[in-house]
Amino acid sequence: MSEFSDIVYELTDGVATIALNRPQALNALTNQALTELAAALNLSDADPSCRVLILTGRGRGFCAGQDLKEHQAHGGATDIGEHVARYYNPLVLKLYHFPKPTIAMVNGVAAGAGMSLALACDFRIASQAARFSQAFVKIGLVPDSGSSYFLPRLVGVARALEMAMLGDVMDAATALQWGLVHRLVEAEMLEKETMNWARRLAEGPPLALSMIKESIHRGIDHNLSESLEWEKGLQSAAARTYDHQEGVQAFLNKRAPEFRGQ
Ligand code: LHQ
Repeated sequence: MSEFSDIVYELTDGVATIALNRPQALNALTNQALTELAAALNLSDADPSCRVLILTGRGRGFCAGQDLKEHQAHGGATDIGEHVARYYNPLVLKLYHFPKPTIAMVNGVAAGAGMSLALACDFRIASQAARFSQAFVKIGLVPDSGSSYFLPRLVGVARALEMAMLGDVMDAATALQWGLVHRLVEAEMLEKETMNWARRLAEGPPLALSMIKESIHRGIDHNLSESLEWEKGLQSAAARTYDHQEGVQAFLNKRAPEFRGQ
């Protein structure tokens, strides 16, 4: 859409794609890009015709994290903690709690806060060109934008510490082996494979998908009794939807369901 310069926002067949669009800097994040990213997330959240969100980058990078040149140009004077709190933390919370499925289509390097954004998505589909780096330590910083939360949950404490303390650039095959990404595909197949996933999710029951995300997120932070109680409440709500009736009727009549998000 034309109102954006540092990202490209597209919506096709219920699938919204936000592409970071500063390829010359491997899509490093300027204040402008961060502001546009937040606006695009609000746009797709508010649009009922959007059922799935894909986050990706144009060019050979996914996202190289904070644009260090812009930060230096501003004298590096702003308190980085305040900068993170103002721009990054709301984005990460928005992505994590996004009420529709989110897919990071990792086309290239994801470093620093760029890797955090990929981790905040529900799914990561990577091309052979994808690379991951907890680059923070290389510049004397610590994981931010949710990496300290997501990384140990995805790969375990030992591997999270290795990535965060060494900051090495990890190749796509290792990322798959460590469980950082869901699928690894040839670069030329990345868009097709990601769209296949997105379309399958877009055909799912939207309210149930949103509640599934909520319950799995809660499950990791709550004990069994609390999780059982939470599941019960969500199941009651899911059972009251049109989509539940439709799913049962479709099963009984041996046809594909047509979910409406009601
Ligand atoms: C970049 C960047 C970049 C600007 C590549 N900025 N131009 C939050 C708040 C405030 C401050 C600090 O931090 C944070 C959180 C963070 O995100 S901290 C982590 C910030 N990111 C990094 O430290 C990563 C820095 N980049 C790299 O280490 C490498 O570029 C990686 C490993 C990502 C890719 O390496 P290569 O594939 O060899 O590419 P390259 O280094 O040649 O980069 C290509 C161009 O992109 C180059 O520009 P140039 O004009 O020289 O061709 C880079 O300067 C530019 N670029 N990352 N973060």
